[in-house]
Amino acid sequence: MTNKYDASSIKILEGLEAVRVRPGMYIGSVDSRGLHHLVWEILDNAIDESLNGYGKNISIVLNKDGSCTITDEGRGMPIDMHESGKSALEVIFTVLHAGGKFEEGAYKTSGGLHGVGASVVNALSEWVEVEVCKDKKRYFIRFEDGGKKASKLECLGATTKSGSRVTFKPDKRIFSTTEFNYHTIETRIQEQAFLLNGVKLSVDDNINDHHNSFEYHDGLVSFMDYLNEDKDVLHKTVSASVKVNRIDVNFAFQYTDGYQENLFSFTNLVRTKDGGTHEVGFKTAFTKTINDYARNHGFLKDKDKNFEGNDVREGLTSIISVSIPEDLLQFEGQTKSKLGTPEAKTAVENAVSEQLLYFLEENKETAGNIIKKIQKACQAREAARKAKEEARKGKKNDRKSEKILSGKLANAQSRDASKLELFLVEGDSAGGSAKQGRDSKYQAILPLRGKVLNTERASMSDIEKNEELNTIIHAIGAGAGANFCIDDINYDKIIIMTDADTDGAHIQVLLLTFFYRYMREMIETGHIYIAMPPLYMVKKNKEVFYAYDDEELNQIRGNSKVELKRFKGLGEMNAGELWETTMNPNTRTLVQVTLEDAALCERRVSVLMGNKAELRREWIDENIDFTLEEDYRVM
Ligand code: TSJ
Repeated sequence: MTNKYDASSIKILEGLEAVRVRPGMYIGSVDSRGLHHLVWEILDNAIDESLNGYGKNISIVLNKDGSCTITDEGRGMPIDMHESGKSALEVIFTVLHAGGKFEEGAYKTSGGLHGVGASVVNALSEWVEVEVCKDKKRYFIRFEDGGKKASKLECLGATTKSGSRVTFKPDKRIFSTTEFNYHTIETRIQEQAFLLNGVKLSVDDNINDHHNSFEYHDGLVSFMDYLNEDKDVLHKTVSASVKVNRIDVNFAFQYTDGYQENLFSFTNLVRTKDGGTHEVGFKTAFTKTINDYARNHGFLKDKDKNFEGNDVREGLTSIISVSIPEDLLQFEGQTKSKLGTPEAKTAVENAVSEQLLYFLEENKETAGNIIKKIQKACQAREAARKAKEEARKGKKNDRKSEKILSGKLANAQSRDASKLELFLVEGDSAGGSAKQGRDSKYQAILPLRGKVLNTERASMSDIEKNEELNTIIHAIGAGAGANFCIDDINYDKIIIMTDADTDGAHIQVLLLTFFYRYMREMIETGHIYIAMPPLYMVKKNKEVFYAYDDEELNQIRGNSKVELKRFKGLGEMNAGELWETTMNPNTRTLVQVTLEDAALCERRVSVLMGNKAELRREWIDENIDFTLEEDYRVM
């Protein structure tokens, strides 16, 4: 059997087989993140269709059997036959498009490239079913076992609808987890809906019975309300939509009374987390326009220096969403998430300068308040700089900081920062055990006494006055806030080690808030970890086991009679136990802190750590189950 059809179908299987052999090249990873990547690949295609003007409803359903269905109301994917004997639909699902998204040099663009990713999803699924409604007919095709055709493209009858529907069941042999997360999907579609005026996106989780849908008509304003919900703001959101040459610029901004700068940028609906030319244009517009206005209206005198960009953007939340035609699109950086298109800088700069100047001129009182706020930021920065300079001259502060450190920090012997770990330990007694139990060559211990300052509402000078945080900043040695420089960090891993109880969780949250606000790059580059101390020690036939949760405990226990000890805190472990269970790099478990979704994270941090207690209570009510602790009797 050597006819053409067979030969080419073998080649196709080889193509999809490549995806199964190295899934990471195509979807980044095979964990939960990679799993959800399958959803985004399919969803992006449905969104493209609606962006082209076809269909206003897109639905995602998580089915009871673990599969996921995505449906749109567009034109329906093409089903026409090619000379090869294959339908266009089959080609979309079985031919690998050139270049995986995660391969060097390749990236995906929204708009135009229909069906990109569908074959990857097919390759990594137990089965895929596709339904297309088109020209008054309903068509169906099924693939199994990593993309092998399991049915011919059939016509199932007549319909009045039009659209595409794809159902896929992720392959358990590929993914470490195949459970979709409702909240991950909900957050993603809400963020997409903000950027897609008038498109309704819904998610129905039929396993856990969660349902929601999102549709916005003033997307960026709603997005801003969502981001700043719990903050006090200085004015109504300013937003505009401007086309400059061939680039669509949409932006919104709003000053809050806080100290944080928050900038979210998107290119063709995809988040550009590393910024790029559109962000540069935005920042340039703000710095220039505000300085010009301040000079023209007497806020800055001839002798005064200009405000710096950081001062101008203190407390500013902004969103930039640009749409760029494919031929102008350019990305940079390892993950291709930094926009390189030079035209985007000019387009955004022009659009923002014009609207911002107009806003300032039309709202003189607000403009005055904003500039007063910027003046304060500028003064605080100057004062901090002077203090630092004087400290350096006199070396006074250095001795003080050395004293702070020498009392508390047990440093490591090695000077090789790439191998060093800093443990931030709750309480002096656990700190003592950690100091005894550690590998002193590479592990440094900093015990934290008492509560850590909540930095959500603190300014840089509050932080410098706070002993615990100041000690952490000095120990890490790379500054904080605008002065933070990741190249100077003294440790490769910062490991937060607290008791496994609510106080411990609180300390974790306070420390993470601090890192998020003042050393975000540490989180983004994966330097922050949480230690996982065990909850139980189990002695079974004289052998000692440690269990990190109840499920593990029950597994170890089985039906045998065991001796059980519940660790109420780190302090109950001796130095040897602490080393073996929590600190020894060969046996411990660490959780790496990541920033999956910056907008969500931003809201979570401000809702949970900010000053609006009702929002916090609401969130806790909705998300936390308080259960009575089971009381284990020590046998
Ligand atoms: F990912 C995917 F390919 F599996 C997928 C594609 C999944 C889902 C849920 C929807 C889609 C999709 C593709 N929806 N709509 C389309 N549209 C087309 O493929 C299409 C239709 C008509 C024409 C045309 O020129 O007539 C062109 C295209 C690209």
